[in-house]
Amino acid sequence: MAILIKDIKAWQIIDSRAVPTVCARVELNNGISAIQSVPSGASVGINEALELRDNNPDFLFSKSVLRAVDNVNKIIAPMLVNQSPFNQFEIDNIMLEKDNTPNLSNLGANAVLAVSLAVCQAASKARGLELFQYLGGIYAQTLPVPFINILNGGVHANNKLDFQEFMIVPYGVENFSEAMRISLEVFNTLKNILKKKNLSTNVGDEGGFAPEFKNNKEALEVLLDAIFEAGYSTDNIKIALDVAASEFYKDGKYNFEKKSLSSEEMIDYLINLCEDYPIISIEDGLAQDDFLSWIKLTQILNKKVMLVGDDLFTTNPVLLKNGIENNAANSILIKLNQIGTLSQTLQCVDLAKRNNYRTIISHRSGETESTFISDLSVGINSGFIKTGSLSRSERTMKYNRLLYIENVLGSAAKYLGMEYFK
Ligand code: 2PG
Ligand code: MG
Repeated sequence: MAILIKDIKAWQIIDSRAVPTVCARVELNNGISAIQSVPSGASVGINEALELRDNNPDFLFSKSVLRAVDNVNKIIAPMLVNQSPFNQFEIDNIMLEKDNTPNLSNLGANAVLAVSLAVCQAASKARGLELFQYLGGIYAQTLPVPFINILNGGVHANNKLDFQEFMIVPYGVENFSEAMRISLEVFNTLKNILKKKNLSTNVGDEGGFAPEFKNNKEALEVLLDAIFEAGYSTDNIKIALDVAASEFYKDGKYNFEKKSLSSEEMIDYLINLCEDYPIISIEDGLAQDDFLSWIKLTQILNKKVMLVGDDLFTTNPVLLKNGIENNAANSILIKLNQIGTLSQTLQCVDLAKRNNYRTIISHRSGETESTFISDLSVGINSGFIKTGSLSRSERTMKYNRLLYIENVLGSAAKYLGMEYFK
């Protein structure tokens, strides 16, 4: 008997920020089923696929997703029933064609993605494989280097830090569990340092601490203190930033910490930061619509630092191609819900890899219990993952899934760490 999709159903659930989101269940005719839910961003790029919300001001602060849920139940489900769950590209194409807009604004990227991911997971179960193995086969052996966001600012916390994410990158270790262990030590050391300084140890949206630092440099200093006090050096752990600069770029100026910098000045500011601190990666150091400055920044820092386009590319192959042709950035953040289907995400990763752009699979600031991105990072050999801090279960679930995968792989598990930065 051919294995086919028997039923698809969606409903509304709650994300990690008390905002509704879409959850979908795909059932196959052999009784196997899978459930997937979709995340939601706060610093959203202008070119992201549309997250369909009901926008009813009298109901759940305009945030409910009942129309997206309806689109799954009434439009998507009837189209996909009796399709093979193994034809991922075809399944995604049926939804894309039905939607027939460049940004999924009819069906909603939240509706489409929940189904796209649930179909893939159901297919992996039907094959009797772990999701990462279904995605990558025997090729899937490499655990990603995690970018762990232990200080939160920007729109992810209500402190005065203007940069959004201060991450540690445990690259100089033998394996993924070691990477987790030393990061936990740094996280807990940081907590003690903050306590001693009478600073808050409450956490922000992504589980990192969100104290009232005076400025970005103070945050970087304290991060370094935590690394050293925990007994590590910059041979083991480096720092990555998500500046999320589009959030404070207005009328051609970068406005943060009472500064108002021109693009040239912002580039100089970033270059100096990289000279003063062991920074190996800067995401969205410049705004999404300051493209020419991205080219300049890349000319200067390309060899030294990962320059990651998040808002700049929004996981969109067309935008990435433009970046590649113009030598803008050298890495791309990959977020499934920025583009809306698994297939398009894979196409974007493929384009990046063929052009030597590094790929970081990423969560969103509003998350769910889904660990799909952990499997994805191993399945496609992404090299890197960014999935928040080491607190809040919606973040730690993703790391814990990677620890599980490392165990399943056993002696086949690889951690390239240092290799990526040579
Ligand atoms: C980012 C993300 C995830 P958000 O900017 O990279 O950390 O944040 O989901 O709010 O866009
Ligand atoms: Mg970002």
